[in-house]
Amino acid sequence: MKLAPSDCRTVKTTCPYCGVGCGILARRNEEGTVTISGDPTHPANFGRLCSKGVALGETLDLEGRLLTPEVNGASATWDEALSLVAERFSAAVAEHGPESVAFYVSGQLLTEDYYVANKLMKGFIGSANIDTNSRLCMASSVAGHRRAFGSDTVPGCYEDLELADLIVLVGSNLAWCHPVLYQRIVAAKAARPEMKIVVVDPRRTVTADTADLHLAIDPDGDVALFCGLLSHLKNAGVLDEAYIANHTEGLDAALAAADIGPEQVASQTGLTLDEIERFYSLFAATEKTVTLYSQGVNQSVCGTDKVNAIINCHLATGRIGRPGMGPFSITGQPNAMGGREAGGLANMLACHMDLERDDHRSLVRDFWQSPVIADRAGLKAVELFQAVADGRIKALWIMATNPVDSLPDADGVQAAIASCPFVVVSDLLAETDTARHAHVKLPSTGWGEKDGTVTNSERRISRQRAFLPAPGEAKPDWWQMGQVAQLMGHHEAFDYPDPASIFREVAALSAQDNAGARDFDIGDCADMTLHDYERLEPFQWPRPKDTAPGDARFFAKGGFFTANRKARFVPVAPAGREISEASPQFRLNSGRVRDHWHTMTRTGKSARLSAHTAEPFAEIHPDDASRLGITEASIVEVISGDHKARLRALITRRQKAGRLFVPMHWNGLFASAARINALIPPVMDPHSGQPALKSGRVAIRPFKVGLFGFAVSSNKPDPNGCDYWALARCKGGWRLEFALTRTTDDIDGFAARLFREAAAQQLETLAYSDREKHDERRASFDGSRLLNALYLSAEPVAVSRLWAAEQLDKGYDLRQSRYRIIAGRPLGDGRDPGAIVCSCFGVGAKDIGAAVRSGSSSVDAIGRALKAGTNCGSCRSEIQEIVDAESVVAAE
Ligand SMILES: Nc1nc2c(c(=O)[nH]1)N[C@H]1C(S)=C(S)[C@@H](COP(=O)(O)OP(=O)(O)OC[C@H]3O[C@@H](n4cnc5c(=O)[nH]c(N)nc54)[C@H](O)[C@@H]3O)O[C@H]1N2
Ligand SMILES: Nc1nc2c(c(=O)[nH]1)N[C@H]1C(S)=C(S)[C@@H](COP(=O)(O)OP(=O)(O)OC[C@H]3O[C@@H](n4cnc5c(=O)[nH]c(N)nc54)[C@H](O)[C@@H]3O)O[C@H]1N2
Ligand code: SF4
Ligand SMILES: [Mo]
Repeated sequence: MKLAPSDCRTVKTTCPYCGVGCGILARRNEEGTVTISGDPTHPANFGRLCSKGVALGETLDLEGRLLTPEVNGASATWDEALSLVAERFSAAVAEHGPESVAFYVSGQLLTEDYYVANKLMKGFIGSANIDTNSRLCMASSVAGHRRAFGSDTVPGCYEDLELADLIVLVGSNLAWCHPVLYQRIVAAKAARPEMKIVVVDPRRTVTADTADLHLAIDPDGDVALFCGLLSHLKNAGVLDEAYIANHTEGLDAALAAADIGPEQVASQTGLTLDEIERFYSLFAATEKTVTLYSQGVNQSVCGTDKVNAIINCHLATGRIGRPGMGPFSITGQPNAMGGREAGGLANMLACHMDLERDDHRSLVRDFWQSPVIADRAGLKAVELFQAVADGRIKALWIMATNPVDSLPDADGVQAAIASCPFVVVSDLLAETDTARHAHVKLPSTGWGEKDGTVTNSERRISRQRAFLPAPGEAKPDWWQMGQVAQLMGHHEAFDYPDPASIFREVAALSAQDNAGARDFDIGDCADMTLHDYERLEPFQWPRPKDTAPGDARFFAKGGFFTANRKARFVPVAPAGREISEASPQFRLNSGRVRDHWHTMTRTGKSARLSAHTAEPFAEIHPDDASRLGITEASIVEVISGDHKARLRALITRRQKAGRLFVPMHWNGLFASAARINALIPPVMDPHSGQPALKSGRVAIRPFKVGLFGFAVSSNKPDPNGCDYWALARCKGGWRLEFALTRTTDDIDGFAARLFREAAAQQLETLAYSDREKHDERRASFDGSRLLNALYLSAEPVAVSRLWAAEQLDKGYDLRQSRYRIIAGRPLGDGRDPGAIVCSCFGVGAKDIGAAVRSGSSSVDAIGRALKAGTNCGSCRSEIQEIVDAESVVAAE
């Protein structure tokens, strides 16, 4: 069915992935497809998008969507489902008190959703048991900001990254996780090559490849590094005495705590004296310095101390709030900042007000006209699920997050949720590892279908706008919460007709009795009409009423949000080394890959994005691998207590010996045993409650495989019965990696089970077998089209994955050509692009290598020859790597 031309408008919206918050132009086409491009007028990206943003159109199909409410697995009406939710929450509160219920929400909610959830829990149910996945993400930054500034304020702007002469990236893989911001830095450095970049990361990431200095720090050595830096800055005489005297307090205690010399820093960080000296001198000599940090800082037992160790160095040099300088916590999720503004954390109130302050509590309560107001912090994420496990929580509502995969002790969390008397899950999908355990599932509208606002890492509020109709009976999250609140008896306070009315209320509360006393003030939006809200352009807060836009930055002239308006130096001391190098265990680091998002519920739908990394892996150093008998592309077992993960070995010198890196993304629907959080214990930072997700302790051993397999199939294969498997989307269907501990003689029976869906069809099957080598191949054709192909071998299967996957989409009229499938490689004209590097144009490593060898010797030249790297640019560092490697080969 063709769409009417009037439905084919271009809508300005904001990307639903990372905290860069790029502006997007989305256009529905007459055939129903969606065209996505960067919004050239948006100040976050000026038209740029990364590979995930570019591929958004591929994640919007309705496959797997939850389209009606469900109660105990059966479809229900909204009335039935919502009444049950209200009834069960009210009953739990009446019987066991307000602390017996909880909400667990997400930085992927819109500010309006977040605000309603928080208002209901803190003001009307009367408990602060609402926490968010931002606890896993930003809590240490929030705690560090509040300790130093008295408020959770990000002082700087993105522009500072372009104006800086030195950028220090600490625990941030910016090239993959915030690609557009990274591209802005790369462009600034190209224009001003004297700009320096230092990367502090135990792994040699793609981000580290382009740095002037990579400090491969020992895990959690950051506090020692920045304490040593503070001492160095003092000794080098570069402290800003005037700023310190006028705007701060507590420097002496901080200096006393940080009193360590370079030798101690070296022993606590594993860095050489030369590396430390280079970094310290550069920092001391460069006024325009931005220190940008992310999960390598936050997700740690000493995350908050890391944040304050960094902030101390900026306060001491007065490098804060001025162009090109400042500490910069880069946020992960699209609305991590908005969630903090709405008060989504269990220890915050709405609009950056404090739960501990009587005056703030009564202000909010009066404003809400609420019957109660929570007066003590609620349970933080990890504790919250512990309370679910031990039966204290009787009713739980999970919204826009997948804790069964993303929290530490993930199997414990799964068991806790399964044992909870009443669980509600609001999600886009019918089946997630979490939704499986819900008594009530509520279908939410997703990106492109919902309206509201998000705040990016530089405090810029932008609109997300709907451009698609809500599918089935899906409804916005704010509506669901508002309805339940009304059914619980709070009609007037939750009678919101639209998101604009909620946004106005946020704005009004932010301005209430404020007059500069609090950082977050968007009072200018309090009287906004629906029409204004529709047209709202991206803006940075603060935006108080009747005041001309002021400085976009905070704290250049002090004005902190503490009682005496001075910043506090926080005395932090390095904790010393906790593990001996002789430990038989590996330190388990975890994080992200370029083209997947979190638990893959959205990016897993895109063939283009899945091509970059199609399988979960463990990065391991070559020395460790050879010591343990782990060979390239074999399967390894990573073990912690009773928990095991099975992953593909990726042997690389990017990793140091004694350490592993495993991506966080693979959930139970895409791989047999790759939920890495099942192996990570629920150890937390004592100040922020943020779990130390980058520091598991594991053993690793080879997984004995009898038969390795690879398959492509137009229908989803059924890998049940395989001892290891990982599924990924590909153009035209699915690709499957698998392994069996034992060989099998009944290959055809195995194939029939694997391709169950195709088994009923009349197919023509070609076969090849070499019994001795256990080399078996099958390819089945439906008419002229390849329906599935199966490759088995005693060794890891050496078949070009991408080429095989591409064949699903092609016609095979000539019988001869069908044997190519069995051969597993292109013949003659067939091209094998190698592992995909550029997702936008599907260009692989082999293509790029070949182009370098025929004379394209720079990233730009590769772009001219193959288009690779010329769209979103996310892969430019990887292209550079191939260019460098080929150039070395050429020189040898
Ligand atoms: N492609 C992609 N992009 C994303 C996301 C995604 O899922 N996929 N998620 C978004 C979200 S929510 C977030 S929070 C951000 C996260 O963005 P990042 O924080 O940049 O990403 P991570 O890969 O989690 O971790 C960053 C680095 O910390 C390093 N690290 C580990 N331990 C230490 C340590 O002790 N010290 C130091 N200095 N470094 C250490 C790791 O080796 C890793 O390279 O990304 C956002 N962007
Ligand atoms: N080991 C390890 N674990 C980690 C991390 C790590 O680095 N290492 N990082 C942590 C961090 S920083 C983060 S942010 C978390 C992320 O972890 P999660 O938040 O658990 O991951 P997502 O896959 O983003 O889950 C979002 C869910 O919400 C659904 N959804 C999407 N849009 C909407 C919507 O509009 N409404 C509703 N109701 N649902 C929606 C999706 O289908 C999906 O099921 O993971 C954390 N876990
Ligand atoms: S950098 Fe990429 S993922 Fe992040 S907001 Fe921009 S387009 Fe989206
Ligand atoms: Mo995050």
